[in-house]
Amino acid sequence: MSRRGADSGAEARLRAIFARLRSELLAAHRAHRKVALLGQPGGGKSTLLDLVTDRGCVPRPVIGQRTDAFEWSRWEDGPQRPPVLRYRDFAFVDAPGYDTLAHPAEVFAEAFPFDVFDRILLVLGGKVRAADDRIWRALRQRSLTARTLVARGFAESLTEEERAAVSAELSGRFDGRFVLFSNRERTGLAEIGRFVGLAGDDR
Ligand SMILES: Nc1nc2c(ncn2[C@@H]2O[C@H](COP(=O)(O)OP(=O)(O)OP(=O)(O)O)[C@@H](O)[C@H]2O)c(=O)[nH]1
Ligand SMILES: [Mg+2]
Repeated sequence: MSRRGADSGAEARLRAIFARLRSELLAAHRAHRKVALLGQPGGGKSTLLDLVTDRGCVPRPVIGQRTDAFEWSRWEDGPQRPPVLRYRDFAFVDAPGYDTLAHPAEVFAEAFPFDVFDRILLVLGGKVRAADDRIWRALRQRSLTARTLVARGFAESLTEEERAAVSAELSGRFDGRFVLFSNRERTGLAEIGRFVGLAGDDR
């Protein structure tokens, strides 16, 4: 199969998954508070989710293993559990990082069921990329930025000056809707918890 052919196959699968995810969330999870975590690969989405839910999600998010590697995009083929994680009255979707061969940002921008979610966390692990701007544009076009928070992780690796520069950049690019956080040092997690509707204690 040509590379192009393989790519379109992966895209078609991903679109099918997003369609199935939408109907699943609207049916089985209709009464749940729905929260999506999406963003750059390795940005810390799964770790963040595990921490803000006090490691209580069922199933637990898979950390430190590219979500690509366990083939989220094959979900539509088989009897596997849908990629929805439950915690209290929440239904979390811990999406695979976008901007990869199997998970192109353009397909996310066009077909991810953003509108079904009550809250969206756009998690960045480093510099803002074109793919992040693309997703933000998609959210804007759907008037969903008010329910979105851009969460920039790995904050512990930034100096004070870098922190100020990153904050200024994120503020301008994402209409002030951002937070810096660190899974390692557990900073910014309470604010993120409050945003999604979890109690904002000293998490
Ligand atoms: N230093 C540091 N490491 C982190 C932080 N957050 C996550 N990590 C590490 O980064 C790696 C990736 O974390 P994950 O939570 O799996 O990232 P992800 O965004 O879910 O990755 P994908 O699902 O593959 O897109 C793991 O080894 C984590 O331990 C952080 O704030 N600081
Ligand atoms: Mg992950």
